[in-house]
Formats: sequence, C-alpha cells, structure tokens
Amino acid sequence: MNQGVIERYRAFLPVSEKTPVVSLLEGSTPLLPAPRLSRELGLPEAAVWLKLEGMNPTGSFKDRGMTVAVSKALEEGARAVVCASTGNTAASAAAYAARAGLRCVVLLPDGAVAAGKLAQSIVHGAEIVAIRGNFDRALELARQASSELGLALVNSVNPYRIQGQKTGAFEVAEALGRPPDYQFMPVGNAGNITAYWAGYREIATRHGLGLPKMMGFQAWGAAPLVLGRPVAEPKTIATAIRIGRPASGEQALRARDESGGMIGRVKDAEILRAYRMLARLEGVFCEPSSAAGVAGLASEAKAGRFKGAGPELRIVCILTGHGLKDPDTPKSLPHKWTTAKADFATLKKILGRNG
Ligand code: AN7
Repeated sequence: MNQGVIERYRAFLPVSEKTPVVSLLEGSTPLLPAPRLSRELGLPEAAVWLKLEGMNPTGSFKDRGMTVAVSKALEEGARAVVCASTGNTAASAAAYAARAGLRCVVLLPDGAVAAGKLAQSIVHGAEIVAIRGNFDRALELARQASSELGLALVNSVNPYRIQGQKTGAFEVAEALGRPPDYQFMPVGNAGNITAYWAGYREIATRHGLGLPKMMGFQAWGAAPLVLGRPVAEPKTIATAIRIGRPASGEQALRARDESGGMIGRVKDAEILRAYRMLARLEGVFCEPSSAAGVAGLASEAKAGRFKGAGPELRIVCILTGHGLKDPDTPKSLPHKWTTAKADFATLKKILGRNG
C-alpha cells in the first residue's frame, strides 16, 4: 500500500510524532523499463528505466518535498506559505496548503507557465501573483516576502523540500535492487539533483552500495551551470527549467564532481525529439522539461559513452512531470489530423491517404 513519503521513510526524515503529516499519498511512483527506447539508442534492452514522477498526486516530483515542507510549516505554526515557481512548485504548494488549511501565495513569471499548472494553482485556491519578470526575479521576491512578511518559504531552498525529495533515490535503488550506474535528469533550480545525490549518498553509507554518475541537463538557452555564469534572460520551450540563476547551483556542481557525472545542455529541438520518442516508443507522456534528461541520454549514447556496455548496465531517467501539465506543446508537433464530413466514404478516403 502507498503510505506517502513521510510514513514510508519516516526514519530518514526530519519529522517526529508531533509533526502533523500533510500528505496526498505521494511517492511510490513506477520505475518503468524502456526496452524500445533502449534499442533505439543502441543500448542493451534492459538498460533504460523511467521514473514516472508525473504519477505523483499533483503530477510532478515536487510533491515528495512539499509533503515534508508543508507538514513542518504547520508544525512550526505557519499560517501561510509562499513560493516562486515556473508552475509545478506552485501547483504542489497550492494543493498541500489547501489540505493543511494554510494560505498559499504563488509568484509566477507572467505568461511563462504551462496551462495545466496554472489551472492547478487556480483550482486549489492559491493567491496568484503574475510577476512581470522571470523566475529568478520571482524567487528574490518570494524570499523577501518570507523574511519580511513571515510567510513560510516552500521553494527548494527550504531544506525540508530536499529531505522529502531525496526519497526518489531510495525508491529507485529499491526497485532496481541497487543504485543505477547513471541517472539522467533535467536541471532547473537544481533542487532535485541535489536531493537525489543526498539520497544516493545516504544509501551508500547505510548499505555500502555504489553511487550513480549524476547526469544533469539544462536547456540550451537556460544553461547557467554549463556556462559558469547566470543567464539574465533564459529562453527555452521547456518553461519549467527556464531558470537563469539556480538557487542550488553549487550543490549541483558538487553532485556532478563527486559522482564523476556531468551537467550538459540540450537544444529545444533535441528536447522535443526526446519528448516524442518517449511518447511514441514507450507510451509515456511527460512534460517537455522532463524530456531534457532523455535528450541528454540520447546525446551521450550517440557520442559513444556506453559503447561495449553489458546487459547489467542500468540507466535511470527521472521524468519529473506529467505531459498533461502542458497541453499546448503537442500541437506544435507534426501529427495526423483531419476534420471531416460525417460520412463513411470521406473517412475511407482519409484513411487510405494516411496509410
Ligand atoms: C517538470 O516549479 O523550478 O532542478 O518552480 O517542474 O529541482 O528545479 C520546477 C522545476 C524539472 C527542475 N522538471 O527541477 C518550479 C520549478 C520539471 C520541473 C524541474 C522542474 P529543479
């Protein structure tokens, strides 16, 4: 039975019996083998596995950290929470705050949040402030609202968020029976790669198991960690990771260096190609940002990184958010669509033409 992240991993989280647990039964997400994708990339059939974080209650990985952050905010007497967000953090904060009976304020970059995520913030009753500026500016304002107005900040700079999110690593290692050799994932504000690395290090300490190479990917036009400097005006179709000044950038670089991994960047066209591959080869619909990690995997496979790998190679891709979050991007892909007169002769003609 899915108990939610706090009950399942209570011993490894900063909670006590006094903590009021605010949970939507997040976590326990599937780790799906991807044999057709593996073959397409020239890898052994059992190599690639997909962690479907879009199966969390609000459709993204953020719920793992949010259950801990909101529970602790409640325990510490907060009346309101605040976050800046490219959409998913806001959706998660809004839902958990609703369940806790807390006020929720979300600062969103105006015009740069996918439709499904906006819908979630609205329906859960968050107070939405659309900032005429980007995510990085919104995060500055959220920090200020927290320090000067006393709202509890639930961005991933809140250490409780990282503690909750590290449980993703526990689940991956349990499902595979060991940590993977490589983990590919998107990087935006860099909280998630920080959290997974913390989780894998804990497992290594507890069980004496090995560590994966952490392979993080940013979008080409929003790649401050690759360039080694902030990006003032980040640009990418992957709006979730349109971030120019990652709050946990230092920790991401540490994860890269300590694990012998890399932080790379992928073009929007590569992201869309990976997004389509996942959907058409494996039946998995993730949001464009989630596909950035898979685009990175495709690029590394093509460059020969896994040449000569045996059947024991294990690569995990973290698919951070559900495809339904962003219902507009698919319309820009080539697809077969005909609006037709309602008769069979017309239908037959269309199907003949398509075939
Ligand atoms: C689907 O919601 O930053 O590197 O404000 O929504 O931990 O930031 C979202 C980030 C990857 C990057 N995939 O994770 C926010 C926000 C999806 C995301 C990331 C995000 P981090």
